[in-house]
Amino acid sequence: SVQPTREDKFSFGLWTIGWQAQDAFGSATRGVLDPIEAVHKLAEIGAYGITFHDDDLVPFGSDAQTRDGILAGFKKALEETGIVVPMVTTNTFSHPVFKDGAFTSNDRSVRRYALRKVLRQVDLAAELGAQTFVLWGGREGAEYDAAKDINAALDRYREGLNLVAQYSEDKGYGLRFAIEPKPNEPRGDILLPTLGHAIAFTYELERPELFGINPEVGHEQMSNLNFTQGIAQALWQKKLFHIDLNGQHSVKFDQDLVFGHGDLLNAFSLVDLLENGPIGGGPKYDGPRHFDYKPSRTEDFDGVWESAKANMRMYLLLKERAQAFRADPAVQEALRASKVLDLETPTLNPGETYQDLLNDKGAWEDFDVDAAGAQGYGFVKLHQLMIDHVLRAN
Ligand code: 3MF
Ligand code: MG
Ligand code: MG
Ligand code: MG
Repeated sequence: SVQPTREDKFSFGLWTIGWQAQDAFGSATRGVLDPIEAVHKLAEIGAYGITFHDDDLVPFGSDAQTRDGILAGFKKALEETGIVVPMVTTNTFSHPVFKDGAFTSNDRSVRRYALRKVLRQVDLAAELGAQTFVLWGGREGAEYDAAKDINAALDRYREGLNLVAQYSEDKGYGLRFAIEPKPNEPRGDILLPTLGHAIAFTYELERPELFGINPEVGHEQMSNLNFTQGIAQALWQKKLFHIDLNGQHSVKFDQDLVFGHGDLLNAFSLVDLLENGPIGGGPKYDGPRHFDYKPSRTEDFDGVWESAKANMRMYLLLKERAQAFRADPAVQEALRASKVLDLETPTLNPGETYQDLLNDKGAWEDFDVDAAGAQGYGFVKLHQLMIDHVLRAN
């Protein structure tokens, strides 16, 4: 069914539905969305979770009393609706203090302040029962090569993340941390620009197993990368801790369209991978299906909720199509004909050594390279079958 339920694990950032649509060239086109109303509305449309930056919920600079009051109201709304908070994150990019970064600002006092801001949100994450803590280093970067010593910046990034994880472990919070990569915007260039950079970085940390990634569809596509293939590698490396679903039309500003409203075919293969796992079997994702999109500036509040629903509808439509694709005997046959399933077979026989391989005349001396070079793989037929399923043409 394309009717969302809690079991679908759909979650939304408070900053998505709550975006007032101010951009670099124009002011807000919508009013403030009350977080309590957001929780109720999300429950009504079939979501199970809400996520937020510290400042999305409690305005920057609020005093303790105001903060307590807001949190109490928010918790009450969660209890009333059953909406959960699977992930939280920190805003270390909006206030001017972070204009040259947070953990990697050239100013040491800013770095220390940023650490305090993140630790405070780590406490709140634990209090609300979140499992994942996302870190998007939106301002960790530069516009000018001479302005940032990248070697030192990566040292400071590592120092900061190690400290945050140490704090969480000492407190017994059991949080997992997910780094969100993005190539640029708002900085000219951002550190850890792609999911590959971010995964590699996690292995330089003291507790690599506590660190994974939160890749966003549009962020990888801004670098013209294939999101589904990146997700497949993240799953393979057991680093897919969380995901930001949205839509993007290739290399341009971060569009944050509704999921599937950008590269539809890549969205199909993504849902197929998330829901059905790798075609030959392998690790699957079981975390939240989290939408990080922006209701377009042209929309009023009705349009906000229509677009929120559209995200879930796109996901469930693609899930249905992916199930039909996998179950189709014609697809199974095409997969066999294309040798897609043969890739599961190890290249060496069990126990075979390189000496055995060197002795195997069939692998070299007697191998018919011309015949192997002349074979057709039938990938286009397979791809067309996939598109037929996306378009319900079979
Ligand atoms: C920016 C983003 C961020 C992150 C957020 C939490 C403002 O392009 O995608 O949203 O998703 O900081 O992960
Ligand atoms: Mg985006
Ligand atoms: Mg984004
Ligand atoms: Mg995001």
